[in-house]
Amino acid sequence: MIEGRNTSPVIKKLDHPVLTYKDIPYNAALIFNAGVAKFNGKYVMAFRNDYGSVEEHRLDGTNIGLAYSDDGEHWTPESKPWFAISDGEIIRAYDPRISVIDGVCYLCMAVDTKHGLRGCIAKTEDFNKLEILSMSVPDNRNMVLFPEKVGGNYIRLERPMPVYSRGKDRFDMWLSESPDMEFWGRSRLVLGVEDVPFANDKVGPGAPPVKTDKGWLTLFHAVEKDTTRGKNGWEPRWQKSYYAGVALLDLEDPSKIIGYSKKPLICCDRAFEDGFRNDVIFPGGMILEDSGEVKIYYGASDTVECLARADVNDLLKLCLDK
Ligand code: BMA
Repeated sequence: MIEGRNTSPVIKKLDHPVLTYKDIPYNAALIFNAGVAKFNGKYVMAFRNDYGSVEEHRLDGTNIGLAYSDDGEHWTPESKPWFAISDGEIIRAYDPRISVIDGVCYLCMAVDTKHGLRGCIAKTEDFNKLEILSMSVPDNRNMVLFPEKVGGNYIRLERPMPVYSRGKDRFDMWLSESPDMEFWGRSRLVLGVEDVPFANDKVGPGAPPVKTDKGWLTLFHAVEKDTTRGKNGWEPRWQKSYYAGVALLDLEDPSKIIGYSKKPLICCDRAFEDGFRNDVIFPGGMILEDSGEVKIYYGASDTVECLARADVNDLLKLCLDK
């Protein structure tokens, strides 16, 4: 918990995670940063599993698991992991996000390779077979796809990582367009880290945007670094805090921000949210229900997957209030 950084009163958190390693019927240690969608009448979650041993504070590898739910709150994981990508060049894939476009599911993932970190877009029609459609040049990650084409093109938000030119972590949220999910261009800046009062390190996409009549509502992650912080979680030194922020983008040109909340939307402030790291909230899924309820799925401290709820009108108001 970071002093002065509070979860917005419009957010109603469940008082426990929705998925932890204890729920998983195979080797699992850290279950977090999941993507969630409504697909074929069910909720589906693709989650990151860093497996190893929680007791021994040991991590051995990463795979992606699947869980299903009828209500978005109670989840049943599959009996074995869905996939792990690794070959001579690719080390691992992680942090999946799901977008359903025209009845087809698309996954965006971060992929660590021997030659840098690449943003991957893949397609699945059945959560079995996965077809890779594109891989960015390094370093780029945290991609999310809009649920429909805008102006005739597919749209993604992303967070390239220009370390060399900016001297230190200074990462911003960008947008690119594609006619076919393979060729991406017309890239432009959406939100600079310097414009977010609760970030001094990086801002980037969180959950794929949802459409409202006021604009595209989207969650972003914001990172604040404090070099005076010491040991937190398993690591000898963890200096960053991650928050979820909320923004509203123009329906016709989503690179334009209509408004965003100048305060964090979700901060780490519950005991069950701590673990491997502390003070990390990473939103990866957002579902807008017909009732106006918004379900927000977030990884907490790279350890567990959690659920919070809000009313869509409250989120819009946070973005539109000056
Ligand atoms: C980032 C990624 C995320 C993670 C976050 C906080 O660099 O590794 O997967 O959630 O750090 O630890």
